Amino acid sequence: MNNKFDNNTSEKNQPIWENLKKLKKQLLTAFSDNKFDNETLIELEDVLIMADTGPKTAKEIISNLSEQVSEDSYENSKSARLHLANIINQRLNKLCPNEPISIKKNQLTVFLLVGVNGSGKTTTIGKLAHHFKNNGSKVALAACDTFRAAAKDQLNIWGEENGVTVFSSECSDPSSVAFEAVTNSIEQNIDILLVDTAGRLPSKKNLIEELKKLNRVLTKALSESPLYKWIILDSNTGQNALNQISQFREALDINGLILTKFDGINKAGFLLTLSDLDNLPVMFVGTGESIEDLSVFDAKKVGNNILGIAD
Ligand SMILES: Nc1nc2c(ncn2[C@@H]2O[C@H](COP(=O)(O)OP(=O)(O)OP(=O)(O)O)[C@@H](O)[C@H]2O)c(=O)[nH]1
Ligand SMILES: [Mg+2]
Repeated sequence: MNNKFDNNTSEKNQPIWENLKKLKKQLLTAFSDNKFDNETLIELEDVLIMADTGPKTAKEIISNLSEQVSEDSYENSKSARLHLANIINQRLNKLCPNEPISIKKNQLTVFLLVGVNGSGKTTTIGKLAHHFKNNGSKVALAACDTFRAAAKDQLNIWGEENGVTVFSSECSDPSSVAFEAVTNSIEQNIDILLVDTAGRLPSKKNLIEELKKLNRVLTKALSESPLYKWIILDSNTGQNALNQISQFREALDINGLILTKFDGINKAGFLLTLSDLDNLPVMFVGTGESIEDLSVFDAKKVGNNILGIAD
């Protein structure tokens, strides 16, 4: 995996951090006076809201901060900054997975990727195939986006680039394609099957019903084998993401999130809002369009680039 997150030496060349630093600059401006008072709190709340933190989360962060920096003993801005950095880091830590992905040899593990149109599902499948193959797993892909004519071709290109099998069919029912892919994967001793799905708005009832069916069929076909259900979300979705996620969750017990297009993230405050959701760890982050542009979510690094403890 191309660890853009870990590689300190090339940090200068990492536009992903430049984008996060917009928020950092604004937060630091709010702290620029040496005093820290009620006005600073109001200014900070405004900065957070403008960075797409969402009014509820911004309010929570600010009241948390004001509790820690008690009113009659307002400390200097440096120590208040440390408090805020800690609050931000705690929220980002909540986004990290509690346990690693469990991949067993000689047992099929399936990953079902869902999300709205263009969020980056197919590209992420290409990157995940590369990642898991590099870790020694035998990987295959299932072309369950039967909606868009070119979807199969797009997945085939990722299959070729990774040198892995792509299971597809002329059948237009994604559940049948998925069932066949699982059967074939078990026969061929595949370790990991990555299931691509059509982009859909969660408000489209029939498409959500289709997803529920796909989930039912996969769950039955796999019996005891692990089935990961991840939502793929563009990092620039903003507050609308919360609706999207909760609507997808009504259909499917989603247990992970991949944030794509993190290289172009505009408003980092959105990440702080995500931490209000329960049991939705960020499994990976997409940092570009090529096969290696996938990283694990490094909460500390992200936190430091929003408001570094050492600033
Ligand atoms: N910069 C950047 N671009 C990305 C990333 N992930 C995906 N993309 C781009 O986003 C666009 C859409 O990606 P797809 O993988 O086709 O998205 P999708 O969710 O499969 O789209 P549908 O199947 O139409 O719903 C493509 O141009 C990708 O190259 C990322 O992490 N960073
Ligand atoms: Mg796609």
